[in-house]
Amino acid sequence: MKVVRASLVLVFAISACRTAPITAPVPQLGSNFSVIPLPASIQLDTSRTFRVDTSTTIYVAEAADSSTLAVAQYLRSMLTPIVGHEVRRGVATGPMGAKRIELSIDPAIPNVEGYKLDITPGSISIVAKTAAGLFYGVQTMRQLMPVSVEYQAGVARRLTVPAGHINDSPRYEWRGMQLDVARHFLPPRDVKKFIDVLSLYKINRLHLHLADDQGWRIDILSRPNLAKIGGLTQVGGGVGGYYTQDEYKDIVAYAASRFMTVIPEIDMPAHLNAAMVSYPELTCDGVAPPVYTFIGAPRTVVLCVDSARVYPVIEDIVREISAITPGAYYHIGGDEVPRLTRTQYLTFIERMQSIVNANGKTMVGWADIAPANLATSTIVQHWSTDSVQIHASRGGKVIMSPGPKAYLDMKYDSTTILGLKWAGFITPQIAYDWDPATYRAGVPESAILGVEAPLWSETVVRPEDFEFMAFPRVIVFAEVGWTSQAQRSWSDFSNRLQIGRTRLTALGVNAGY
Ligand code: TNX
Repeated sequence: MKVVRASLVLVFAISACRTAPITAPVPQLGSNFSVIPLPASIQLDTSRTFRVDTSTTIYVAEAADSSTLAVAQYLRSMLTPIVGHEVRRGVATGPMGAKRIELSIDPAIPNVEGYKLDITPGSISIVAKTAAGLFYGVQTMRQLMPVSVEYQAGVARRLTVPAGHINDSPRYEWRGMQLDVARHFLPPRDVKKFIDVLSLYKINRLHLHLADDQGWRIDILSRPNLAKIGGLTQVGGGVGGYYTQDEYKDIVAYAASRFMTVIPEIDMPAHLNAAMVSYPELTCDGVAPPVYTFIGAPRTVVLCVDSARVYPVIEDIVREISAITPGAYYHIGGDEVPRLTRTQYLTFIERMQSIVNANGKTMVGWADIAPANLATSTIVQHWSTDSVQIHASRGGKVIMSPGPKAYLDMKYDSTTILGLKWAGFITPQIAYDWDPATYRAGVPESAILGVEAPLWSETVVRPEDFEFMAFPRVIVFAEVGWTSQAQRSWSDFSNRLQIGRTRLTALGVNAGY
């Protein structure tokens, strides 16, 4: 019997002392298995397997709620057509020898996204506190199956799962990716493909950068020119595009079905040229600035923050977007504002905080906003030479997206044709080898809500370009956000990534490195 063990007693040591030096033994899953992100505790017995066959039935409790049932149906569609039965409610019954997969809720599981996965040759059990945990248990089980599970049309697939016990929960509650759909538009079907693939790696936040100098990407019904005029442009002079509110709602709902929260961002008071082209009253002289389709920022015109006439427009934008966004967050941007005085800038940010809060949302902003008088509930996103530690010192929460580690638009190395390089080249190893809790002085583990990898799109044009820059580095980030620091090691991860690449290929992802 071949037993592969991993990270046995690490869990206790890790939660007691998260920033301890990495002295713990590095977990190994054996050469044939790749789970990313690495679970907190995993033991496999590869000599015994559960094999999905036509007798396999998926069970949920009699009283299971709709989201538990939805996870069971998601699993069933993954195993179709081998599993022909509908999901059943109630206690597993049926003929001896029939295989069962049970999904159940147990409030005693400590973490809202945690789960336990037990696999024997006759049954698989996933137990979690919430449906999100069940969904993540399903993703772990999926990664323990052969890559053929990804080929829906493969009728004769032989789907096996090694026996084992997995007990898992994430390090951080915010594990995000940002898509800049403003510099180059990404159509809804491609956003959904991202959602599908990211959720396989337990990423749970999708931050959509919906407006910038070069384009406006969401219809605002009370201010139609934003999309009708601002949506016509993008970097390089292409045709742009925008999401109707129905398309946006559909993306948000699709993300929710994968336990992913969408965070809309309308960047202000800079990065707003497309809006000022659409509504010239947003500028101080009331004259529309020229359309801007270059990389970088236009140098001349800025939002007229001291004028009362700009606020009804801003309030309409925040109100409409908040109304179609069920998630708790609204991102105001707030970065790179050289042409306002400090007082003008800070006053604007504080005013935005009131508007966002009045619409029932938690404000998120790039860490340039940290010196403003912010509520502790406001979330600040670190990216560069900002003053993020000010917010941490007030008890506020921080998302870590440091440019030299997290920026998916940076070139991998000097041979990468796409991408920028202001924050340096970022190989997957560079993206992996850091600890969010020690990266910035004054930002301890207790202040960190999580991590997010942004994909700015000045140089990425086609959907396959977006994938080329995102994968595999966003999967690296999935592990940075989920797996405890003491369990992480590049050599172990790179082995798992090598195996895991075949799954990306099966999913039709154009990985770039
Ligand atoms: C900085 S990160 C920006 C973006 C650019 C990006 C390019 C941030 C808050 N602002 O506007 O797209 O660099 O890497």
